[in-house]
Amino acid sequence: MSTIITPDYDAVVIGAGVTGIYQTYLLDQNGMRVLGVDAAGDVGGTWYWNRYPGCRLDTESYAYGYFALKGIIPEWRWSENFAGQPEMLRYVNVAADKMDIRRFYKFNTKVVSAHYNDEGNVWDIRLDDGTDLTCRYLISATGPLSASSIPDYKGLDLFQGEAFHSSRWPTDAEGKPRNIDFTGKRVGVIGTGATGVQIIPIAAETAQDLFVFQRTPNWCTPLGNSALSDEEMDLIRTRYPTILEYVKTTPTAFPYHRDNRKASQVSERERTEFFEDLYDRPGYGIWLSGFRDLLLSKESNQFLADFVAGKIRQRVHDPKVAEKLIPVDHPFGAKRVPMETNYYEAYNKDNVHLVDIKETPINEFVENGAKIGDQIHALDVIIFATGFDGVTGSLDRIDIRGQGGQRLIDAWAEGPSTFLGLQARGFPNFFTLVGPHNGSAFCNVGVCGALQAEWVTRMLGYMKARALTFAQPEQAAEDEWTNAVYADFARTLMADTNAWWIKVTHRPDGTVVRRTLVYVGGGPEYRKRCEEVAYSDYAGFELS
Ligand code: NA7
Repeated sequence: MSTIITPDYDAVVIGAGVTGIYQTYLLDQNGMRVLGVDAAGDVGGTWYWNRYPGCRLDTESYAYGYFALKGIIPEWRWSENFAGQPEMLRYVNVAADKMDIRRFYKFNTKVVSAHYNDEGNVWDIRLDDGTDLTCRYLISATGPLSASSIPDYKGLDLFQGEAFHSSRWPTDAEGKPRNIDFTGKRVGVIGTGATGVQIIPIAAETAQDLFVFQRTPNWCTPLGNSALSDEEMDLIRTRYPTILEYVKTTPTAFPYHRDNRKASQVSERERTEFFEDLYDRPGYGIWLSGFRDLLLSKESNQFLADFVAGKIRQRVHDPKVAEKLIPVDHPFGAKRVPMETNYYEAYNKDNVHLVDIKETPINEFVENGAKIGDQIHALDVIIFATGFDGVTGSLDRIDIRGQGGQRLIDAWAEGPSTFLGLQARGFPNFFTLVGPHNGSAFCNVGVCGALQAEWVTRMLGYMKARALTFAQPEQAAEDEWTNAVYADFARTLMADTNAWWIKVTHRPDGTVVRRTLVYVGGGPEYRKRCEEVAYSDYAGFELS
């Protein structure tokens, strides 16, 4: 670099979700000139976009949120153990008000391109409203599940009813989600991941006919939601500091620790009693506080899978339907376990029809529905609960180019390569919050994203104090981190199961490469490593 340019902004933060607005707030508090950009009309990120009926948190509400903003939201009271989307969006809005964050943001605006300018050591940013600007630091907080994907079905444009992705619920003229009354309608839901599993029981209540188009069943377990009383909420508020300290010690920042035993170390009776207890407890306990070898040993996993399969058979009256709802292709917990409320009971209703589209795929859509084999399923509404291009999908949709014009999408063609999941060599001053290979994407984002934003703020403060303006990982540090992330993941039972956190690349020679997009080493280990780096003057980063 030879020409010193004073950029328009010190930092551009992409995203106004829970992590992005906090990052923007922290940078401003540290005297930096920040611009935030978001495609949405307001703050909220995932809670802004996902407005489908049944959408709710699957983390305990009290364990999610801005712990770090001590005193900023003292009056906030959660109404339920697992808050619904409207309450979550209100929460983020209250936080945004308290941080007075909107003044930094351009909403309804997308970053089209971000090119690193080698000469000036700045990022040249182009927005879709035509604005060009420069910044020194580019920080993405685009969320691991924001780039929605609708499969490329033949004939979809011919369909005369309403068809939309679950995260793009139709809105009214004021931009508010429309209440779609399913009464008397034939509704199709494609996809049975966490989203489909939340929508299906609600749609089943009123739809004339609900067709669930299932490609792969998931292991789903009860959410066990309940209202939080004033007394409970009072207690929670006095315990916030302890709750934060506790969740920081757990691998995914959920309030659960794994049981220290292996499944094979206990008798069958003890195992069953333990599973019964976990199944009846609210939340993710069955996945995250089960036996410690659940995701490492096939035998241990099979014990729990058999137990949950038994529950599905008990809850679904038609044995043929029950068998179709039991996964056979992946271990319990190798994909994110959808937390359900009356999901299995929905299949006992006469108006709910399970259609196995692995057995007989959807051929095409026609004017009045979906054609499966020779049969047309007449539909008025199609909800694509087909998920997202996970973790890197939102970055792939921006033309990001680093040193020498190198495109990020090419550099990561077969999977990300990063140091701490925060930076990639060749893309100086670009930080990815809750991004690939960092300890936040496979985590309770409400907590982990905030901790990460604090860490990045500290690093930028360190650089500012020393008049440093350039940061990128050393090659050796990046290689070591990336190899360790891949090796950690390969040891788990998750390695062989496709989920949104796996990138699958088909090479021209016919070989297939499968790489994790997430770090599974656990939050405490991740933050320990980040602290070591910070305390050793950011060893592993090239700073100048
Ligand atoms: P997920 O968990 O990725 O689920 C997507 C679902 O859509 C899953 O059942 C997929 O089946 C199905 N899918 C995807 N593409 C197709 C096509 N082409 N045809 C039929 N079915 C398809 O996304 P969610 O939105 O449910 O949940 C995302 C996260 O949100 C979740 O992990 C929580 O953290 C919150 P497949 O299994 O690929 O056969």
